[in-house]
Amino acid sequence: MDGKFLWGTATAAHQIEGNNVNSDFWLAEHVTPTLFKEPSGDACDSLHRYAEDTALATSLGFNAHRFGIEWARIEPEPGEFSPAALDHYKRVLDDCHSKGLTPMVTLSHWTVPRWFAARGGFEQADSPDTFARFTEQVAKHLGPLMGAATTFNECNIPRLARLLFKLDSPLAQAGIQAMSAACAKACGSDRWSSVLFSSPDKTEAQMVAAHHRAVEILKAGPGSYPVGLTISMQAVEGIGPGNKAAEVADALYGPWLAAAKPCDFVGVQTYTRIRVGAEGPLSVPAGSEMTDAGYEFYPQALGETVRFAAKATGKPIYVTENGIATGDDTRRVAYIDGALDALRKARADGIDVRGYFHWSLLDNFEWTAGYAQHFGLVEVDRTTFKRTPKPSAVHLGRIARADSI
Ligand code: IFM
Repeated sequence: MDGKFLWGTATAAHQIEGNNVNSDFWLAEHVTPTLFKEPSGDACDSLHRYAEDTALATSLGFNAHRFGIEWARIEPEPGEFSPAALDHYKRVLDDCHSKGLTPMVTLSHWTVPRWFAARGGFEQADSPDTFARFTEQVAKHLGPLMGAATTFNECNIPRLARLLFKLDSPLAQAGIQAMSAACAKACGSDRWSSVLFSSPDKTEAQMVAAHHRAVEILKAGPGSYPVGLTISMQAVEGIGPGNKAAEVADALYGPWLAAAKPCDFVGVQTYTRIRVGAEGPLSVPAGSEMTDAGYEFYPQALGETVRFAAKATGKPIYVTENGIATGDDTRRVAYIDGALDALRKARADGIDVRGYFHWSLLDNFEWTAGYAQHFGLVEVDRTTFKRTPKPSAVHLGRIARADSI
């Protein structure tokens, strides 16, 4: 990367490619009972239409593109790698370069191969070796074309999901147990572990080890590009005397901020804020505007999180995700403006922020919520897959083209 500020959008393989049939999520979407409102199906068919997506990104004014590669396609069976799948991602990378987009690649965005989940996922002691074996193949085949790479997307999601999605409630836990048991049974296994639904007490130590191995492997080449990790980081605001903001922030981010030590940068992914009083997290202030994801509309959170991450790690920061679920595109425009204002102020105060990737390019598969939540700058027809940019896409593209940061 040549010092230019990166302007782009962020995407994830499972959420846009379609028919990711060998992944753990695909199975979880289809068992009974499931927590998923609907299956991912064809998603945005980006497996075949990636060049349309990148053409859109370029024409809108972006100079970078964040996307994920899918482990379940690259290693369909343990130790059996698919040169065709690796070649596919090579083509995506070539395509980005040919369109002037710096590609930032996510190695693992929540989904894992079905066989890996059925062996116990990152709960298994040898899972860092398995992840390292996958990373070696990726580094060897794709390294020379990478613009930047990150290991885990929102590595801390098992911690945050407990708070944001209330995944530790007895009801949610019962749902997770039942869905996981059905997945295990479908695979003839006695276990099942998906990253998003896992308990950090059981998976985090192995994920941290896997991350460190992956950074080492990617940094060894071929190719030379910055390597980071991305953290789901909501602004944690202390309210009133004796508030527990520092403890909550440490519990949500601490171990992963420490794991950023060997990285070249930290990816910050912000959607809202969490207010914390003396008893712990507080509910959203009465009368607040809420997004369709159930978060408080609070775009200025981004200024707080980049400052926090930079101070805690001393690393350069990329905003690798930031966005809003809404059916009212004027609120997306307002959100973008609020977030970028906060980012400009942070940069003016000396915070080393080197890029902004908006979540997301397309309206896509929002995990258990299915297709009901619209995070995209671009609308996607669910039958024809026709892409139609919204006014917010033109708005952000104009800012990107003007490099107004
Ligand atoms: O869609 C997700 C993405 O996969 C990870 N970060 C948050 C987004 C919006 O919920």
